[in-house]
Amino acid sequence: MSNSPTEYRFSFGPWNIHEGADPFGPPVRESYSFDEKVDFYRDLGFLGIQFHDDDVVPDIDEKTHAQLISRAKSVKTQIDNHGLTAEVIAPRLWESSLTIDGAFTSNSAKERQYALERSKRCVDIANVLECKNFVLWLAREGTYIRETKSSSDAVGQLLDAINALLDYDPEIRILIEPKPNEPMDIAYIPTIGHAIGLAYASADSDRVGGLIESAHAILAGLEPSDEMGYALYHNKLWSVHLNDQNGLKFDQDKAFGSANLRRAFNQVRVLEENGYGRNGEYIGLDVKVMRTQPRDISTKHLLSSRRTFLNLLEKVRTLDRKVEQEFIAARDYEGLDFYILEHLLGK
Ligand code: 3MF
Ligand code: MG
Repeated sequence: MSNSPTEYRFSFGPWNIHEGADPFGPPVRESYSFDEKVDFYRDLGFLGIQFHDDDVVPDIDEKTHAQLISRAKSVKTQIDNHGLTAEVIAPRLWESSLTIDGAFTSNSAKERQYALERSKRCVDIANVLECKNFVLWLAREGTYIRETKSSSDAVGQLLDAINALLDYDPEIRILIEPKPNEPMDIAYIPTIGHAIGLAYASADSDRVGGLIESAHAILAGLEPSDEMGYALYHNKLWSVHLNDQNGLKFDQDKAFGSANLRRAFNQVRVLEENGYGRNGEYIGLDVKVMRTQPRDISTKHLLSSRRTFLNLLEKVRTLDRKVEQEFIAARDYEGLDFYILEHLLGK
């Protein structure tokens, strides 16, 4: 590994600029169009786009294959013209009337078939965008009540789908994004350990890895930096969705570091210390803007999350390693704790 510092590249998804609707209230800001959002990226300091299949091809289920390819080609030209890259693409498997009971784990064979076909179309779009990273956030793969499905069969169904996608395209890599709940009561793949278990059980384990979102790990009651360390050890951390979460409640997607700066510091630390980014991995964000924010300043959460990452990176890089090691050698972890706090506070 070269000694020169990693130059991190950042990505976000178009859904991160949104209209402020929540389960109890309607949108509060006019939408920005897809074209307007693409225009924002570079000015905000971002080079990568996290796509869903229907960001690229709206009304995807109504489109012929030729229409799908033609629309994907025009988006490829558009992002090339902006000097942007498609970091990842994910099939949006949670909005269709055919995925109400789950996608790959629906109790209906016809609906499972739909999920697979839709995912293959997403792979076709990925190829046009020259994107090898296919994200599976398994949104509805779980249950509201346990008795509706077999949790053991569900693992087999997920593996069958993953294997079918690996077989469909010899180059695509699958990044499983675990989340323990929401929209389901309980999800089948709640942590990165579950995702990596599926990866090793798949037909081509080198092409199945993970994407860790800070808030998802926190919702599972876990420490995001340790989740990242687990995946990094296995060479399976292929993307991240950095954000923050204030305790166990709905998925908040707060600005990175805004609820717990020390926890954010440790995420930057584990990424930096393990060479994340050196194989082209992006620092992805998945952050929601507050509902209160006026439309013309509704991208500040992206700016601030990126800046917080870079500020914390400086903190990681300027930590006095000798001092740190002395505290560790003396088993003076109280001393180390306070040293870190003062360092973060700029003392
Ligand atoms: C939900 C999420 C998703 C995924 C995205 C990836 C809508 O909590 O994090 O965001 O990140 O779908 O494809
Ligand atoms: Mg996410």
